[in-house]
Amino acid sequence: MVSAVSETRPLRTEEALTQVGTHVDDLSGVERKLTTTVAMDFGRITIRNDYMLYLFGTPGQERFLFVWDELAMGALGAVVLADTRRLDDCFPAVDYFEKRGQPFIVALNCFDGVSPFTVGEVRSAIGLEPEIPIVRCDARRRDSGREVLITLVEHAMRTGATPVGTMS
Ligand SMILES: Nc1nc2c(ncn2[C@@H]2O[C@H](COP(=O)(O)OP(=O)(O)OP(=O)(O)O)[C@@H](O)[C@H]2O)c(=O)[nH]1
Ligand SMILES: [Mg+2]
Repeated sequence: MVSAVSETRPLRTEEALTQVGTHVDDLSGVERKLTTTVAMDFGRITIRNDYMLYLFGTPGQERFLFVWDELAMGALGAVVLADTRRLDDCFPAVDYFEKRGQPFIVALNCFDGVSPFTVGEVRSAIGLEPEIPIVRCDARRRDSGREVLITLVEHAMRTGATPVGTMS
């Protein structure tokens, strides 16, 4: 999503997925995936003339949790990108941002243009509070990613939270 929406050439830190990781990195549904983020993705998007977002994409796997702390520090908020075919993979990310008290939204990445579940079904499966937005998206499309980010910014503004890790 960072790559799709960034108006600058995105920074990516991809490494090849190897045989060693086959039992820990589940590729079901994304069998053609050859690489994985090992540090971060970075990009930028202008929301309005005077409002610029810096985007940091985390590595997906829990074993890289230590990187999440660095990337989440001072963040306005987070997008938890969920694949409805493997919804439980997003639970650790949801728990993480809930525990930090950091504003976040859930974006359902719709493979084949559809989600097999309704937003209500996903909300109850994740146990998400009603005030936390859930939106559908296509992570590869710029306009879709932009909508997701606008939802996040609006949600963060509503919560009025000071970015975690910064002085108020
Ligand atoms: N909607 C949709 N999304 C897709 C499809 N194929 C791949 N994607 C998504 O496009 C994105 C590709 O990003 P990658 O950088 O390859 O993967 P990633 O999610 O960053 O994975 P890690 O870095 O390993 O955590 C991921 O969010 C995929 O889920 C598709 O057919 N439809
Ligand atoms: Mg990645």
